[in-house]
Amino acid sequence: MGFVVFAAFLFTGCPSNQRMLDSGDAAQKVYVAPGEHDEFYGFFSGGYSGQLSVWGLPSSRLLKVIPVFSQDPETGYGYSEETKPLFETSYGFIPWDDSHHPHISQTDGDADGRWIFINANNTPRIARIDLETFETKEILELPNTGGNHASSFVTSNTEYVIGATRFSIPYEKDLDVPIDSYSDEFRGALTFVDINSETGRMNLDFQVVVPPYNYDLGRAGKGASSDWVFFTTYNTEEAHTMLEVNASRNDKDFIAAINWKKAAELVREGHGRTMDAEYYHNYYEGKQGYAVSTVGDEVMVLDTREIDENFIYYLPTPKSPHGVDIDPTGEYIVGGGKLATIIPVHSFSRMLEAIENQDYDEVIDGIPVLNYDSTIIGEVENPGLGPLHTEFDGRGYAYTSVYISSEIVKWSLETFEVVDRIDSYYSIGHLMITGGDTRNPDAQYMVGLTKTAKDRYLPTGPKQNHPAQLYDISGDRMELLLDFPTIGEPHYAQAIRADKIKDNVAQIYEMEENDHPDALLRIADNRVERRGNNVHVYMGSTRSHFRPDNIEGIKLGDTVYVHLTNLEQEWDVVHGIAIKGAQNSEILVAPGQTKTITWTPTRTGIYPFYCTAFCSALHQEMQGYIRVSEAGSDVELTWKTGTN
Ligand code: K7E
Ligand code: CUA
Repeated sequence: MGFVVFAAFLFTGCPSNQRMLDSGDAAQKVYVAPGEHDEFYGFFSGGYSGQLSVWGLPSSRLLKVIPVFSQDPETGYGYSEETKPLFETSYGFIPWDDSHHPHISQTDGDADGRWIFINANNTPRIARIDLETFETKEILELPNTGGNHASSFVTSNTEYVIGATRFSIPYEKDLDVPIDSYSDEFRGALTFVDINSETGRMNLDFQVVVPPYNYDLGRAGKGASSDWVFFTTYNTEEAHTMLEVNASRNDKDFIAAINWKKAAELVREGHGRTMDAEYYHNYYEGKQGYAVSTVGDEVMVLDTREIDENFIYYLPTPKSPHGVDIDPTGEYIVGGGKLATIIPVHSFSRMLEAIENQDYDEVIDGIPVLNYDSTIIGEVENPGLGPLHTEFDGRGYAYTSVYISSEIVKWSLETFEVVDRIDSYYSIGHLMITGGDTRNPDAQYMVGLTKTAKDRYLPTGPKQNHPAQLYDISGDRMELLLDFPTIGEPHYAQAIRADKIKDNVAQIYEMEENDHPDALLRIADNRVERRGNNVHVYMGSTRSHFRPDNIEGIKLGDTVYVHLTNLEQEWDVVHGIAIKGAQNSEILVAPGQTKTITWTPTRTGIYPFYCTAFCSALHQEMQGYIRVSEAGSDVELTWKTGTN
């Protein structure tokens, strides 16, 4: 029946009770005068682009795209020698992924603007982006995980970032078994990555082995529930084929509630065991330099079947829930049963009581299933068709995105009644409230992240960019302000008050702090060194020349490493380099930064190179030549600039 309704909306578009402010008022509300700054930074996941985009809100101006899980030829990310190690995994070099859920680091349950984490859904990973430089600094692979979707949410003081397996898989590494041994051989894994509070460095602390369901989304508790994390499950049917039908049979699946403090204690007290695993952990050791790839070979696991003490409970939740969201007080645990006719709301304090009273329906693999009526505190009626995700305004209201009926419903956390609804354009996935998923939302604006643009803008072919809608939620009723196209497919997004970040943003890389082993610290030290068949060019750039700019003595069979240091110390003065015929991207080098690109010439000749960024009035003069000779030639290795 869901399909019939869905099809009807697909073909008819959506109901057209478009409510927006008088367009003059709406324009006023999103207007940020030239030279003025937005109030909020918005960080939108890129979905299948693998990246993270940064927007100013409310103007909805695109500020930047931060490359994370996908190569980016614009900057050289994933092509430069410094960044290539970030993509190493136990499956080799993976230059792409699917990023869904950015989450800003927190202190006391509020976003602190130090780092932002984001998951890779396909080859399971978590990345950390430093919000001083807006660069990806670290990527950690998760073992025993098939699809790290329920990630990368942080606990209230960024003690942990969580991950989980969306597709259960055999737990031992590379286990080759029949797919229909699913119920016996496959397991789920919930992952707890602890964060160094000084450096942000991630460490795979432990995993919890759980029954082979699909662990879809997660959230950390807040306030009273801040020692807990929550994951939705679907496919409690344990289907491994035609999930569309086979995983939609049960009326209820579960929200898994895990006391992470207790779990961590159990690990410290020796209740876990280590098992073999292979996973990569890639990060920068210093401020600059080459990212290093390290390989972990074991992981600590807590298996609920082997441990008597309870630290995880299942909350029955209708029906194939997608999102699980925790209100700012930490009391309400809201499921997004995408096939459910209501929005179920569990109470954290009732959950604790039910645990206290051992109010269990059954126990699955050592995990008590709490009684639904004991934990539920409200069911929101008439939420629309296909509720997915909920955010909160901190003023007593929740906002749930509803996919099939393509709308946002606002409901009361007191009466559990819908108080307002507004259309989305079209088929909304996540929504995001400014300052959301914290204890103190700055609930001025809401962004709906939708799946199809259809007729909303000038058409751009059969595949169009995914839209977002900006709403004003400061009043009683939601008002549509703006409708704009995004990058990739944003799933979740977060927004933080700009003043929590902007004063800490670096304007340059300080040359004195340049710890890159191949940096050119003084322009006079520019040189070319041959080491066997590898030729290293130590090059510097300042307006408006490269040193050196004439290089001879490269031979076929050589690999050339160009280490370019941008010696500028002025904000936003960027140089880039591109070499004719190089099997690679350009590199863009920020002031004070060193980056390295490799090139293996395949033909003799003269190769021009040039600066790719329009850096000065004489930018077009910023160029040079490299001469490539036969392998056996006796052309000497020389380099120069001007008369030197
Ligand atoms: Cu609903 Cu990946 Cu969070 Cu898409 S997910 S919408
Ligand atoms: Cu340097 Cu253009």
